[in-house]
Amino acid sequence: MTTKIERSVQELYADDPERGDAIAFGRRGALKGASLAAIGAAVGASVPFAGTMPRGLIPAALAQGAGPALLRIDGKEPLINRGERPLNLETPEHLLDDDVTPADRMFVRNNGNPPEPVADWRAAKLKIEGEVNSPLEITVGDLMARFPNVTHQLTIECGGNGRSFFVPETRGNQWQNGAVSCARWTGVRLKDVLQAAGLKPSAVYTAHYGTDVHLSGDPNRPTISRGVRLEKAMEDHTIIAWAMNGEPIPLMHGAPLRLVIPGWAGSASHKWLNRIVIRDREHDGPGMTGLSYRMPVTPIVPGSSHDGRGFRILEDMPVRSVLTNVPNGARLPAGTRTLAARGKAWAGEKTVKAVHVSLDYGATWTAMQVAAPANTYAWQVWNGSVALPSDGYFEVWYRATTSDDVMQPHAPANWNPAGYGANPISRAAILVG
Ligand SMILES: Nc1nc2c(c(=O)[nH]1)N[C@H]1C(S)=C(S)[C@@H](COP(=O)(O)O)O[C@H]1N2
Ligand SMILES: [Mo]
Repeated sequence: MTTKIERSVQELYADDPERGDAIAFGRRGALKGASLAAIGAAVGASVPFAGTMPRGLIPAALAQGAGPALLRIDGKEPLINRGERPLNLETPEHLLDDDVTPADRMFVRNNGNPPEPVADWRAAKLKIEGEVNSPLEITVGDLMARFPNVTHQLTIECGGNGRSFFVPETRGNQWQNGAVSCARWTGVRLKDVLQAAGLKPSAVYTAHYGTDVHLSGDPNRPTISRGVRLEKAMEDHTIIAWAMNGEPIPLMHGAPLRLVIPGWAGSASHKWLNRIVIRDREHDGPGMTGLSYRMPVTPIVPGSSHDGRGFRILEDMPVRSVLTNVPNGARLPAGTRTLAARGKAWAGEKTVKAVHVSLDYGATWTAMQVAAPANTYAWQVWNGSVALPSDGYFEVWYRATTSDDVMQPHAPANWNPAGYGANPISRAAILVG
């Protein structure tokens, strides 16, 4: 049913965004008279809150262009196709409605090709080496038996989530808000394993390696190898996991063993993990240098070119919210006067204290109820309702605020060449009537 609603609206607004802007605002950028009539025609309805619509705004109904291409792979619902070599799939925002993300709705971010499945996952081995007193080589079965097992619901968010909102466009998968998941992960604390290996005083950083295959086919070339400061590695919620939602991890999500390092860019949560090297300095593997996962320390001119020198490593992720009960482009029956809204919000290492919804382009905001997270590093569920004054075209704007008062901005801040951390206020178009 949802798919059908989306398609009918996408058919209405097949125009590209620039053209939509031109139709709606013309050259003068003023939304009145003929322009207002034009925007009404473009979105197919009257615009009750036109008075507060910012000049130059591209209506959400037009901004997303034609409907996204979906791809269905084994074990998944159809997800948004962000590339097949390597495979990258985004979860449509309204499929993030489950409190605990099921495997079939979990986004996929691969840098290379997944390895072949292993026959006996309990016999798979993990090595811990580098700046440790006694290097370990341990099977999954022994990990399970030797260290306390923990289960937590943990948010994994790609560092590039929201990249499509940057202007000018940056290179990489053009994620909207759906490169995020929050499943229940079972494993052991990385900290316990590192302590068993005995950390040398020189230990300051981790380096992660796995068995996925580089797109070149070269077996000696890591697809990606990121690491974290030792403080993050030693957190209670940083785990080496073998189960997700009570089942062995699906192959696409890192079976038999993966790291889950919540709060930080998802690239640190290494899949198909078989080796951790403890280092006496920052890691320099693929994904640690140049422009990869690195952010300007002071703002740079959007679109300017840089080589990443003087940038800092991307660590924790910014605040963001998703609306999960009303897909962008939904059509509600004529006469609907209350919009029930529900979704999730999260903020890297912080918590979210408020989510607000606006139907009048930000002139007034209604506070939603925000539940506490299931545990540290789980996303938070929000819900509430807002009054619809009439039929017509509306945009649901939703915005989360952290416990230390940082809000999602109106436009993504800190433009950077590889497009990390874009978290502007989100919006979804709805038609009432
Ligand atoms: N071995 C390996 N681990 C990896 C990756 C990868 O390409 N190879 N991608 C990383 C990135 S960039 C992200 S965002 C998450 C995505 O996890 P998921 O595919 O299970 O959703 O895995 C991370 N771990
Ligand atoms: Mo990622």
